[in-house]
Amino acid sequence: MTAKVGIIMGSQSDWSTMKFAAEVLDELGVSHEVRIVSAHRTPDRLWEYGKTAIDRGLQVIIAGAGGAAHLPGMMASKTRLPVIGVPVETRSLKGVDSLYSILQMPRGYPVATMAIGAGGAKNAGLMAVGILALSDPDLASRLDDWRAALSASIPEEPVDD
Ligand code: RP5
Repeated sequence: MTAKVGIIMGSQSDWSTMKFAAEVLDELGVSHEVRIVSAHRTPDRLWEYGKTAIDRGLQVIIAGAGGAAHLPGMMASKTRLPVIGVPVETRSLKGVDSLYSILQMPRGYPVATMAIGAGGAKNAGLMAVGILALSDPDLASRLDDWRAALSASIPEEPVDD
């Protein structure tokens, strides 16, 4: 099946965070591919990925990176597909470096920036689903059900730990 969502990340070490995006896409039945593409270590791969993304059928790209996290922004400069950025948590600066690197894009090249870490990765997956659901009623219905199930799972009162 042609992948609709491309999940890319700067390093193997990002996968433990970015897998949460892949998991929620699996849960909601959205085809996706996962690749390591680094802005600094594999710039030619980044260029090629961005250049061919639309022709290969991708509709949304989720890009996660840590530290000097240029991957999402560089990808946004190479394709008009919506790019969702995930700041990966770093040991030295807790991911604030990643967040600012991804968030502060110059006008004209937006990246939809999520929260730092696993929660951001999961929300990136859900954001991609929301975009695709605009033109896919079956997916929209699955997303509605998913959201209703989440609401139903939240208790009305807290209990002691
Ligand atoms: C970034 O540098 C990657 O996105 C990763 O978050 C960070 C560290 O990479 P490794 O040194 O673990 O490969 O490019």
